[in-house]
Amino acid sequence: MDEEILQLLRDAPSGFLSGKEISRRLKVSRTAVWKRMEQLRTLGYEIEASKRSGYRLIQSPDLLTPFEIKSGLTTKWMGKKIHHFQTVDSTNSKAYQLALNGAEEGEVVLSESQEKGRGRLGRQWFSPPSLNLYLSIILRPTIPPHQAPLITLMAAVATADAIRKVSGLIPQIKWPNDILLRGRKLAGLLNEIHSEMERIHFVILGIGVNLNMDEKKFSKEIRSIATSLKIEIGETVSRKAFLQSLLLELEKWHSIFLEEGSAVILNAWRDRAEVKGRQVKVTSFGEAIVGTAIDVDSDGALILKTKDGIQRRVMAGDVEYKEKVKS
Ligand code: BT5
Repeated sequence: MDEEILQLLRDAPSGFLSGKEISRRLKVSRTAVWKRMEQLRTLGYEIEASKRSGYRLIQSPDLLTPFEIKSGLTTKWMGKKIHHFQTVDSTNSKAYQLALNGAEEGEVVLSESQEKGRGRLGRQWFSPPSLNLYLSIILRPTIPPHQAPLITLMAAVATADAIRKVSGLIPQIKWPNDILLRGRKLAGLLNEIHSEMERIHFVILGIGVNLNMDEKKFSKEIRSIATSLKIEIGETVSRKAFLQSLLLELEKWHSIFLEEGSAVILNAWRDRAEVKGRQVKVTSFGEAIVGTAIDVDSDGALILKTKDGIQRRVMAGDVEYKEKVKS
């Protein structure tokens, strides 16, 4: 009923709707309407009540409920179904289960916090409640499994563009899955794939973005390497607006990838990563490789030239820049 009340208030031409009219439309008593208004206020909705004109919605809180996100979401299919949780172990694990049970492409799992937010290789993603975004999207792309890493690059481009559109700042992508501002990690991506040799069943696209976290809220271990959009722009960011922009960018880049092919994605990624010519140390499966980054190849692997002139192709690993990162 709360959503119906909010919808009625949003649709009211003059902004105001009388308690009598609401109770008539919802077929409940006026006392029940009044009680729901009180409840909505406790959730953070600012609702004006005037004896003469009735109720008016002045402001909605920055909640990530499906109802709030859908109002103003302009995507065609991404995020049309949202599973919202107060807490989960990991949104990726939740989405994986849903996908195994037949959830459709574009369904999104969102959580206010994660108890076991995951990074790559068993690492953790710090996920305190109500400040940031932790989401996982179910994709069912018709591409061969060896191209799955390109989904990470595509999603990195989309995430970087959403950050630029919302904040005006230009983030940098760090191969393979980090988004940086001033050299600090603002967002991380974790893609998990369920496939056979020839066919992808689904990809879970996991994205964590630090939006409204203050420096002191970060755990000690990551305080000096991480940042949030609020730290960078000095003001609170609407999580809802950011999420809507992120879903729109993801839908756009996803269709570019499928319709125009990987070359467009790779070029967009190169523009936002500026990796070419960088001195890097890459740790891959326990081996440290130092060299000059040359490019990413058509499967998303990083190509390096070591100091003895040998070209190496790295499929997975962690990159450390040997020179200072540009701000
Ligand atoms: C990642 O791994 O960067 C992937 C992070 C993906 C998180 C999302 S949240 C929604 C979805 N559900 C999940 O369970 N996960 C995804 P990796 O490249 O391995 O980086 C992990 C490292 O980043 C950690 O070891 C820390 O050093 C650092 N880190 C952890 N939490 C962070 C945070 N909130 N902000 C910035 N850096 C963080």
